Amino acid sequence: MYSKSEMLFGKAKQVIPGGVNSPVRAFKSVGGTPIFMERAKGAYMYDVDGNTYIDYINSWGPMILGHAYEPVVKAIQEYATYSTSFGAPTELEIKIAELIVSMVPNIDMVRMVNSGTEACMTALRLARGYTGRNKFIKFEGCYHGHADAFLVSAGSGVATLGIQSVPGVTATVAEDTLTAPYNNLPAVEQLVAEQGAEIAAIIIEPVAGNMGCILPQPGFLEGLRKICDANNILLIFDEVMTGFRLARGGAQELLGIKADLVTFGKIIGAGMPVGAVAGPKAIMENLAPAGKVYQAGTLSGNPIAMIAGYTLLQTLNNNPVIYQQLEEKASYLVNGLKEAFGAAGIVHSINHIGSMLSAHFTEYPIVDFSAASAANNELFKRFFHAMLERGVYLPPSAFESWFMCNALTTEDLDKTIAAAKSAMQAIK
Ligand code: KE4
Repeated sequence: MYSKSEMLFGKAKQVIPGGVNSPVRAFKSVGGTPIFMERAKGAYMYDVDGNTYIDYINSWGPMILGHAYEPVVKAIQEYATYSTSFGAPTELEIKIAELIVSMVPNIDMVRMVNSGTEACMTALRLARGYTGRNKFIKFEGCYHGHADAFLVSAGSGVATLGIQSVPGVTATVAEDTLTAPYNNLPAVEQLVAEQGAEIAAIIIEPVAGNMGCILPQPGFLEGLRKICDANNILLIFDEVMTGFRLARGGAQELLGIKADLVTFGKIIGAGMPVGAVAGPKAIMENLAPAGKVYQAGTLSGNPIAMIAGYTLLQTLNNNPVIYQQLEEKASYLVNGLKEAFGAAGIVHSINHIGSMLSAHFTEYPIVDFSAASAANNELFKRFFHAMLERGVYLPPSAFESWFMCNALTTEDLDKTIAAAKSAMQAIK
């Protein structure tokens, strides 16, 4: 007897490559059939077979207050009646830009786009146009969307699928992409010593979320800041994941490091397709039509996406206690997971900051992509399915971060910890 998810996946693969519209959803690295969801509310998702899951993906980040957050739903319903797109400027775009500028340090201006990929792609082009340089540095295991230049040593789905070099990304594009291991300052110093005059930018996830959750080691980001200042290189913080999640002002606020450009996605659209690039006027005014660095989008600043994002960001801005509540819930869960793994005698390394975390089955600290790759990801695969069977939906890859939403209750966390205890006893 096939489940409805299995039946739907069979049908999906006839008309959609791999049966999904984004590879990480396909359960490729954990095996099995992706679960087709029907609806979600708060911390719970409900699949097409009537199963309920406690959700630790939050749509890969946007659902920080839980699914179908009432004020966002109501705002979308209202604004849809005014038209779903004008292709002309609206006052709403000014309001959300002003709100973001008030929340995020070191920025004067915001350009809205339609995804995190577009935001990072635009930030790189802007850095190149501003500096007149072509090369840039990214870090192994970091993921900045699927624009060609970023698909070198990328994390997330590229790592999950074990794709070494992506067909279609030309050698000429790749040769301007320099890479270094995350948390390895000497490697960056070496690249800059050799090629600094040609390097436009260093782009980084200030807290990495695409190889599991990996924190910057003390001094790492500060070191990058110094290298950029000394070599006229722009420091780009890719905050598509961390923006508005780690703090109102994201990682710049939480970690106290100034970036030259910041990219956003996910939370900024409350689940609607939105990305953004932000920075100081002196750099941002190089973007067309103020400057010559061309970037555009038919649906950029779309009123439905803007009102959804604006409503969510307003709630976060007006209730900063949410971040403390999320941190407390994540700490409670991490302690419970450590107990569960310890009781089963399973070596583990759990990384956690704010409402982002990831569990790795190794005794070594997970400080970069090679450490995340060397962990017992076979065991993660079994753990993932054992948790799914117990009604807990984790990211279907060891190279992803878990996300907490503020709709999670202590009861949900206790259920998750109990599921982990039972899962570990079953699979160890
Ligand atoms: P999108 O183009 O998928 O909106 O954003 C790309 C992106 C850029 N930067 C960071 C730090 C990101 O995490 C992402 C996208 N994250 C993945 C999850 N790890 C999206 C999930 C997916 O690919 O379906």
